[in-house]
Amino acid sequence: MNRYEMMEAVKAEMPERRWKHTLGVMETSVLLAERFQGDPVRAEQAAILHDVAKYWPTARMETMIKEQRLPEELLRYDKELWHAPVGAFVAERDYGVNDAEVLDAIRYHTSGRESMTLMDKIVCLADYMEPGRDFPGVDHIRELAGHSLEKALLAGFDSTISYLLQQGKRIFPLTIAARNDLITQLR
Ligand code: DGI
Ligand code: FE
Ligand code: FE
Ligand code: FE
Repeated sequence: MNRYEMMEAVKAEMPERRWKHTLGVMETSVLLAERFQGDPVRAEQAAILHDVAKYWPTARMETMIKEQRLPEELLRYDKELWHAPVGAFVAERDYGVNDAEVLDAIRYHTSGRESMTLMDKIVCLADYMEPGRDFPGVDHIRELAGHSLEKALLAGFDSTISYLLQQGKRIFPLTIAARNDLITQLR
């Protein structure tokens, strides 16, 4: 599947506003890859597909997690996390992506993980700061992203973790691991 076909197929999976978000993540991923010596072409491919499963019904994601042996631990955490590993599976099976780094960037774009690759960081940060995003602190994240991928991403995870604490929600362990690891990387 070429880039255009992939974009058309993903666009058909989501409402207009989510497709706009996807275009924003694509543009920002390319920009960050250029700024931090990443691979803009592959980062963009991960961005195109990152939210491909975002609008799947919960039950469909749950079935796929069980049947495809994706980490079942996820089922004990917020449903918002599920579309990332399901998206990686779909990207491989239905879109023919076989680039392990692209698949991992999709898989970990929501939770993060310890030892995030450059591509993981680019896509996860682009998801936080694409031009359509508007949440308290997003401009600070954009400022930090002018010079440090790690500082900006840390601010992103801090904001998500604060939100989850405020909402009394569980925090997925990989997010804690990602944040701790970024602090270590910044020392
Ligand atoms: O899919 P998007 O809306 O573009 O963004 P995303 O994939 O980063 O999903 C973010 C949502 O996931 C956000 O509303 C917070 C929620 N979430 C729930 N539990 C966790 C979590 N995010 C992280 N990083 N860690 C969690 O444990
Ligand atoms: Fe997402
Ligand atoms: Fe994210
Ligand atoms: Fe997204």
